[in-house]
Amino acid sequence: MAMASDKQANEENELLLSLPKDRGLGRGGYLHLFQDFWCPPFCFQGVINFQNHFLAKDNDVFVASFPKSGTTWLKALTFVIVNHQRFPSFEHHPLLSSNPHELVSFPEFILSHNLDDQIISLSNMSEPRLLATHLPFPSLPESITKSNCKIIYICRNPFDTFVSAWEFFTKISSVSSPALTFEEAFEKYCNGIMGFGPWWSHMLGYWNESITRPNKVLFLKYEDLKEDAVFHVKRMVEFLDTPITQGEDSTAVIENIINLCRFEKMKDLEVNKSGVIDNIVEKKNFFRKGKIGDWINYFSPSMIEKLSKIIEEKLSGSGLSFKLHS
Ligand code: PAP
Repeated sequence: MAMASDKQANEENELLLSLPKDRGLGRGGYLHLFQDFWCPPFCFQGVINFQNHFLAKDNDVFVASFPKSGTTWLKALTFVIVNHQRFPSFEHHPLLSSNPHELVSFPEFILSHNLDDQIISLSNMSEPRLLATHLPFPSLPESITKSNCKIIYICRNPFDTFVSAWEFFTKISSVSSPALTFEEAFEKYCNGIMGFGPWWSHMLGYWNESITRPNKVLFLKYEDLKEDAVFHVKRMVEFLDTPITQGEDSTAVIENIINLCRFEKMKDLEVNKSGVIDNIVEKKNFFRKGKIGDWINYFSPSMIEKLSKIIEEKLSGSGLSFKLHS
């Protein structure tokens, strides 16, 4: 039986209270340092349940990301690819009537409540199952890292990621948890303090794994996808080994996939203009500008210098680098 006993729940609560904490950008105010990452308390229980109870299947597909790096876009693209046989029509596609976050769940969020029911619905999902996670690689459930399931990771240049996060979290702040100023939030970000951060260890964890196990982890960059979507979506299709053509021209299918998931198209859909996700986040907040280089409108010269130095220091020798302008 998966249900956590009261004793377990109390122990987990005590563990949470014993962890170092700091004010994060997001809702709920504080983040707790757990397994070397800053865990938002609203999903702490969900993270533990995910690690302890999730059983990966070899044909599962995971999309993984640090928040505000292109998760919504990657969920949409991967959903269309993985489900092309089920939903071959681009005119009547589920993405036209559902937000990508409604189609692809985060187990660490949904397993926070009703554990037994959620475990059953996860195991009954049609296969291949497509799920998402913001967890850093070392904190993934063992069954994911050890099975043959595949992971597609997306990252984004740390400048735009920060601006996107600040804009997003400012919009969902509340009276009990007012937003940090841009400068305060920037200091936190430079110290790695943002939900699921530090951002550098998050990206390096998946980056290194994608080099060691290229058949397990496909590493994508938001900027690359923006600049040559056809090439990178083809890489996704090949990586997932999903048949997307039945006598059709594969480039035409790939162009249709890209078009369906285009920023302007998704932002304009009625389903993404109103309504909320998880009872708190307005769907429209997942679609802001969708550009490379918007950070230039926010950063002072000293901030540019500081973040550039951190990027150089943290990523040096890894081979990972970013394009900062379109
Ligand atoms: P999440 O991790 O909370 O799900 P995520 O989707 O990673 O958020 O990040 C949102 C960013 O992706 C926004 O960037 P911006 O603030 O710089 O504008 C959002 O606009 C962008 N985005 C959402 N959908 C798309 C898309 N289809 N194509 C390109 N960018 C997108």
